[in-house]
Amino acid sequence: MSSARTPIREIVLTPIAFRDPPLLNAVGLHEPWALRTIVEIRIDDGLIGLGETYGDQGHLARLHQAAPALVGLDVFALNDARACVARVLGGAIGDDRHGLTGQINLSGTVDRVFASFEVALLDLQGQLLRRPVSDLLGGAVRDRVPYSAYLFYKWAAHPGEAPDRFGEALDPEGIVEQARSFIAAHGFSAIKLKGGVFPPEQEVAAMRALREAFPKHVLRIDPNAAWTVETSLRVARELDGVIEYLEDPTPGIDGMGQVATRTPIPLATNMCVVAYDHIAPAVERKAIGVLLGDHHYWGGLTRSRQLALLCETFGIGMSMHSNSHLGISLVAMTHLAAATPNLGYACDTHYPWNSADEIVAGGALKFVDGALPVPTSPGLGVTLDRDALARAHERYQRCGIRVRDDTGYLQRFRPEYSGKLPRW
Ligand code: GKR
Ligand code: MG
Repeated sequence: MSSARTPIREIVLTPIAFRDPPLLNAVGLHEPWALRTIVEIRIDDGLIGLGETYGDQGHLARLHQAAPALVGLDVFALNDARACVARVLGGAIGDDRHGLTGQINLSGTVDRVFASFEVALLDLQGQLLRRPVSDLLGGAVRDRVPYSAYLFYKWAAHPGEAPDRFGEALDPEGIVEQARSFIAAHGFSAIKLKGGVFPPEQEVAAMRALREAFPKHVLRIDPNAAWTVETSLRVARELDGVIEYLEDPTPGIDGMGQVATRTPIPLATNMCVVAYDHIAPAVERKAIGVLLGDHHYWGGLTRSRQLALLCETFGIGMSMHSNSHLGISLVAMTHLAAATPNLGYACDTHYPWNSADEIVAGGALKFVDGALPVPTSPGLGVTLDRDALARAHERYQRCGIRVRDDTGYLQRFRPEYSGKLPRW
């Protein structure tokens, strides 16, 4: 049997910037612009595969290092592509963490770079086969993927700018108000609060206020390792019966294990288990009940499916992590979630905070009753709005930001701020 190869002819990388509101987290404040890189992989007959990945300069430099080596490879040769990325990176470990996603190691560095291309290759494979990407991942087991309302404490405006359309949220009332507007606009039935910003009592009060205002919604809180083991156990006692899982209350697999074995609430993570080498120690210490997967750093969509199988094997539930992102990432997440039978929770997404600067044709993607319909057209199911992409690239060139630095940005306004974890 013979099969025709479909070689990669060209890879184009376009760094972009889009507006990000002043969202607070355990290590600082979101800067006015979030960065991403748009990946385009072209083949001879004019088809283009799309991917979206981090825009920090270290990652962008690694993408530029790997891209030329991938040219000429068959678009179906994902194993060769990963081996090629590993070879080209040559054992150098990435230094950037793209937000609060834990310590990077070597396989994690390769996975982050490979994932950026893998999504675009799957988009091409789907277009060539005339099948949606979810079919390449084993087939969709759901036709809509539920997402959660991802709430943040936030300032009314970036200093020196006019207030944004989301308003201020610095206390329980502000958080409930934010939840109301997100739920009214998008229909979400799960709510996640990004914590680790105020002392834990204040954040417990916000969770209680959410419970009262939304008695039927499932709730979660994620302080990004801002609490000690003792504080985590105290909060877990106070929120028992209120939250479905507690995300990264404390740093490290050991600390998480000490909390997890003393509370009935499942602990979730996107910080202490972020690469395949972390799974064995986490299982051994019974540190986590839920893993928040993220194809951007778990090596793409196909390896994320393998991760889901590992989680199933060890009785770990699956949810999905997010960072500031646009629509190509959102559809990739949606195909993966659709084809992951053991994904049992509404996925995280920052999308409503960022979607006004969308670069896919047709503008912002729409949630229907809190869920995104799974695209059924070939590949990922989205194309680029070239003018919007050009504008987003111009913003990247002008914005002056090259590395995400939440701590440094907050320190400009509060020089005494340290971003130290755990803090309480
Ligand atoms: O955007 O501030 C943020 C989040 O804190 C993000 O960086 C985290 O990686 O959303 C993420 C999380 O669940 O920890
Ligand atoms: Mg998290």
